[in-house]
Amino acid sequence: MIIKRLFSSSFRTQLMINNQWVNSSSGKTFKTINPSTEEVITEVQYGTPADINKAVDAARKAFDGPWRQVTAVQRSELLYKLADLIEKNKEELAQMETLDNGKPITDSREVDLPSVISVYKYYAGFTDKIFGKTIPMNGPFFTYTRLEPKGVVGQIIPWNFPLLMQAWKLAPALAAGCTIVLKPAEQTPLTSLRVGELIIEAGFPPGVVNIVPGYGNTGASLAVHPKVDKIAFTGSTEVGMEIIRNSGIHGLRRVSLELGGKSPNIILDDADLELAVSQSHNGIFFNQGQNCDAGSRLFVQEGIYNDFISRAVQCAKDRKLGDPFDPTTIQGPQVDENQMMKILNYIDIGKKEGAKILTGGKRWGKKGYFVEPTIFTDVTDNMTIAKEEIFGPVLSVLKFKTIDEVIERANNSNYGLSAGVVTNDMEKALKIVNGLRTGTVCVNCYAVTTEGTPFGGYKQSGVGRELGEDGIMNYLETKTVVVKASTDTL
Ligand code: TXE
Repeated sequence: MIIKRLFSSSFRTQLMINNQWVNSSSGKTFKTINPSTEEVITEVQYGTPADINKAVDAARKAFDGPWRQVTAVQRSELLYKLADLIEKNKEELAQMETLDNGKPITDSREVDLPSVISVYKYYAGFTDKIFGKTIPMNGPFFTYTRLEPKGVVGQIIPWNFPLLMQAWKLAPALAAGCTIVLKPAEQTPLTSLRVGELIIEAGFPPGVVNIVPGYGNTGASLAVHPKVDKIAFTGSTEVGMEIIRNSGIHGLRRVSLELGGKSPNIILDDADLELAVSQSHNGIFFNQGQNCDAGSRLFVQEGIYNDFISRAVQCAKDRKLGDPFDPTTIQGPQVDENQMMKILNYIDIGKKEGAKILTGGKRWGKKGYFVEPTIFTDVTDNMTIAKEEIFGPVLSVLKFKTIDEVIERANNSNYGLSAGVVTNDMEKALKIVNGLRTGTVCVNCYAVTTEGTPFGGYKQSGVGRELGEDGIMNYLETKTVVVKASTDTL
């Protein structure tokens, strides 16, 4: 079935600064590619350090001026209006996301867009519930705390969930009362810019949200800008580390980071086999495996191992790859050629280091950046494919005997983002939950994240938490106020 494309005319391709659409100061553009056809969709203006400067100045002015006068209730109304406009335009946004990123249209429609709308609505409800405390103190003092917006925030987002990552960043920052300069990923700038149009239409004052597309150097100039109070970044651990190093050199700005993972998913002998197969299949292959919390290290207990493997392999073989605009497609292309080559290279390394491929292992088709769903067995803990983030449809299966052993091996990683356990024995599940050093653990499900649940990592998976109350705290500073009062008043 061919679906009618809603955006046959033009895309927004300029920078959004101070609610104006402008060209890059250098006149340079970059191409954004359709990953399923390898064709150029359009060219987008390439933000320079000078453009970042202008955007930060606009954000600063808005923060110090009109935005501070906007009440909490008005901020809420603006966020609800934005959520409603996204809802109104959701089919167009879903199609644009599929075009630019390659994710299946059914995922864009049924997963990404509803989650995006929920995140904006959730934080719309938070603006007037940002409470300080009153604090008892010795002496004649009335003491309380105020939670104040951090100021101008630089936000740098990746390409795996372009609209959703934009929502995770913009919604809590706007609810807190910050102003923003956001840099979308170079692979997927189109939906961010379309949401920019909706932000203007919703009535956000000029300078509150600025969007500057570009490559890593555009992001780097934002991350070191002296007038930026806080940086929120989602992407590779390598760049996250550079951002945190730079924060120390350039005035100790606040930093929150959501980085990579190599998450353990643990199947116990007593697990419901059907649940274990579908939980682990979706845990790795959803979104073409391009998930920071993908269950990429699958630990299977020896008693269930053989039955599990044959079903898991069949399930991977049945996965339907193809045109992401076909509503029956389950797996689309990887986002770009670099990511596809990175994945194929890891598959090669896995083979060379002695792991065994039971299914997949190759590029799929000749056009588009598709990779077959791939399952490796005979993987050992010290192999590269058991340690490094592949960020693609590649599952490494490891066998284990005891609970204590699997907790130790699961924790033996530089990462600590997410984890899963499948079992019918809650005692065992809780022992594993408490033993794992990861930001999330899901029992009998995997990677279930909603707007209210804190998300982030231990160790090299990041700093801080997004979503829920923790997510808004990222954008607030605590001010303590001590008022001297007479003893009579207290
Ligand atoms: O990431 P980058 P890439 C992991 C995943 C993937 C790998 C590389 O393993 O294969 O990272 O992906 C901007 N200063 N994740 O190359 O480079 C960049 O323009 C400031 C996990 O895409 O980190 C983009 O907007 N910004 C992840 C964003 O950072 C810089 C999602 C991410 O790009 C910059 C994506 C710099 N020096 C990749 N260099 C997750 N946690 O979900 C680049 N950028």
